[in-house]
Amino acid sequence: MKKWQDKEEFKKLFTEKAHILWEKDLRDMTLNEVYQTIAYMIRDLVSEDWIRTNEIYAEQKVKQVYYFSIEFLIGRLLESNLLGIDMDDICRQGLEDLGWDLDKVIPAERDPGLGNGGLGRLAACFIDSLAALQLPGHGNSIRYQYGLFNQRIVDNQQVELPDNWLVNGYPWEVKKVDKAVYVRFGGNAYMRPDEDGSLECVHEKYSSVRAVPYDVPIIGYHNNTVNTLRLWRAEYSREQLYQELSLGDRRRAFRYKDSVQQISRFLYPDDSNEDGRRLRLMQEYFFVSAGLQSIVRHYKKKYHESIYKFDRYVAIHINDTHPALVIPELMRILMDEEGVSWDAAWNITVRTVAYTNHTILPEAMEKWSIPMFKELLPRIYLIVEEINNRWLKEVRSLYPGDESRARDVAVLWDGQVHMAHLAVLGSHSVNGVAEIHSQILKDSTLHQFYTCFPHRFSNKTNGISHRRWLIEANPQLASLIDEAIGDGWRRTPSKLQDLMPFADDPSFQEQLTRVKKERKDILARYIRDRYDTDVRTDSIFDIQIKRIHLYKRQTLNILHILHLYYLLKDNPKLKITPRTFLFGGKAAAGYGEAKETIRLINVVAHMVNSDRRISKQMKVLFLENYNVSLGQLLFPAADVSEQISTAGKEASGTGNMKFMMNGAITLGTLDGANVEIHRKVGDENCVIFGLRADEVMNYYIHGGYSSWQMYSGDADIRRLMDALVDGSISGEHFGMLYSSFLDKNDEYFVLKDFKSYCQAQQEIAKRYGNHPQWCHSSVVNIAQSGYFSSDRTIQQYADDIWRIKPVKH
Ligand code: NBY
Repeated sequence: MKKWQDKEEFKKLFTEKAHILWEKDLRDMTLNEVYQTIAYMIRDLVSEDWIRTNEIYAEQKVKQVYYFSIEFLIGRLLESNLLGIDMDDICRQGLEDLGWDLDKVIPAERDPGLGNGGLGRLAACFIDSLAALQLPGHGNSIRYQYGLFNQRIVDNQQVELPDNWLVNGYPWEVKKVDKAVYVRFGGNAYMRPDEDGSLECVHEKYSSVRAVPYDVPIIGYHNNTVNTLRLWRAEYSREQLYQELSLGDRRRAFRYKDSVQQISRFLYPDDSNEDGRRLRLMQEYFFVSAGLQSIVRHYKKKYHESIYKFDRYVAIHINDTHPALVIPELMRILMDEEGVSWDAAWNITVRTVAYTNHTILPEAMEKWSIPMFKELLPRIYLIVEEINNRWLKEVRSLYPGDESRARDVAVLWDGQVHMAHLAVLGSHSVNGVAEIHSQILKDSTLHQFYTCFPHRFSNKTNGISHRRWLIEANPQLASLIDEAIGDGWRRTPSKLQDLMPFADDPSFQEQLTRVKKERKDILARYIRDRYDTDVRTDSIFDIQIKRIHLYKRQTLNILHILHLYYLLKDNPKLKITPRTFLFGGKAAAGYGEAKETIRLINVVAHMVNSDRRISKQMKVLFLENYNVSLGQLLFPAADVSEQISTAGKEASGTGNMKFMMNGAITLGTLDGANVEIHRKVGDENCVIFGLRADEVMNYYIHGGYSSWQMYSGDADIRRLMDALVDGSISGEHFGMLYSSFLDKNDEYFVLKDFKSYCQAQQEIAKRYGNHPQWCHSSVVNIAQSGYFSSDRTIQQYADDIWRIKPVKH
């Protein structure tokens, strides 16, 4: 790896680069220009390694994995890349001499909003770990021109603004025009006999879309590996446009041009009820087909191996079902373009593809209407139909007369394509993202598939990049850990365990308290600057940051806050442990209850904060536009991590791990990875409450829960519910939430778990009052968090699913 020798060399190179890029005096440069200049300098340093990494993979003909995900929520790259190549100090010093502060330059980079939430962020942590472990693995996705909307709060309500993140240019990407491929949509497809009588497919009258890759280097941590995140952009094909024009139909030609440019224009929000999903299906096929074509092309050109050995050299992972069209698309390429038979193609495909499921919520399971699917992807539909026919024939011969079983496993049923069923059928591996979630998949969601293919199922508990979420986000804590146990944990996060002996060390506890205070101060300053509000840093920082969803129960949190407010109102002498409640998260634009939850939080926040007496004991804030960068500010400052989803609903959660790694105490249900966090730290070091998943399940199956009964039997709950609709909360009404709790019988057991949650909050206050005990818990959480590094997760995927090995160089 090339390096800057010292700050003098940095300054010289910076000056040269800046002049070429901006043609102006250094003193006139904007922070954005400074950031971009450093980004291009980093690219200069790594470019040889980037080329070399790919050469070595090809020369040694190693097996490579391609992680297909419709989202990669990578966050800012300047700081993580500087840390990765170990050039942060020299850069900081050089900049200082030139009159800039690196900490002011870093925020000039915009967060690429190429994801909604956990699923997209997981993909980003995974490619970070692949490079850190020197594993040959790359990302494949879409280069959305607009990311997920920017969120503003106006009059207590969420307003969505477009996120035009590319406006000032993106220095990390490299456009590779020579690697463009074409993706076909529409037209007619049918089978006809060829010369020797076997069937061949004809696909005609389709329209072609040009897919152009933009590559982003994924830089390994203190090693020479540079992998690739390949993002595809849709462009119209000139030939296609001229062809349409030559047919004399200008309107049609322009419609073509327009619709093509739409494909990579917007990231879809996490909103299962939206219409106009045709474009989403086009996005899915677009990046799947483009990615696969470029993989097959590269395999043939560089590996010189038979196409029948494809699965020995290539693993393809699909992150949820959005890329599940990989299965029929690989079949198409193998059969139509490589002349492979159906049976051989199916074997290769299944051996190549592996699938991760991220949800069991029935409304979030992807399905497509057959007529739309057929019209848009006629060739792919023929293949899916054949997959389904062969599969159902097998199922019906095994279980004659059992149509309910056929329905449970069909790919095509009731006029719809069931993507999860396609994904399980076409993969050799299916995994959930936390132990409890993987168990639920086997026991219920995919039970019939589990009985057919038990060996395919496994668990891979999620993880997070400890580089971004500890080393980068919390350098103060990172150096404290170095002082105590050395810096070996930075490469080997399981070594965080070595902190265990320090849990009751008074001097370590004192240092940790100082670090936490410093991080709370930093956050308090941000809140002061942005919201003109003071928060007490001696209060408990209790934080819930994640997408707003009914099942995640931000409502439970805010109802408890309202309850505390009433207690303080009713009893002016009451003293509680001072608290700062912080919320952050976006609601899908079309999700009414989620948007109403945001409004409720903001209205309650104003009511609480503007009460002079009560706001001395508690403050509530909704922080706008929660994203990766804001997360890097929030996780380090947290005392309490709110992980309060209805048990059985949150597949894993990953924010829970980010809080834990930064020393916060989990206040949570036994859901997702909370179960494993609880097992690692024990009852003494986290606070668990509420129904268990099996209890929730029992209520669903056998009934027996009535939220109206809770309402009539409990005065506190009655008061809270009434307040939602009687105007007593600042004259505002929350009918949709009231309805979801009472008329719709509280699908997510908010009222049922309310009492238990209040007790858990009291337990938190009690433990916080015992400072040495609290510090002890904080240390144990940090020490046990090494397991939740995505390095561990990726090692398991590499060993058990992909069968790939590190490549040292
Ligand atoms: O994936 C999340 C799970 O809810 C969380 O428990 C888990 O930790 C995380 C990583 O495994 N799922 C998630 O983030 N899903 C989405 O973002 C998403 C995006 C788009 C759509 C559905 C879900 N969609 O239908 O368009």
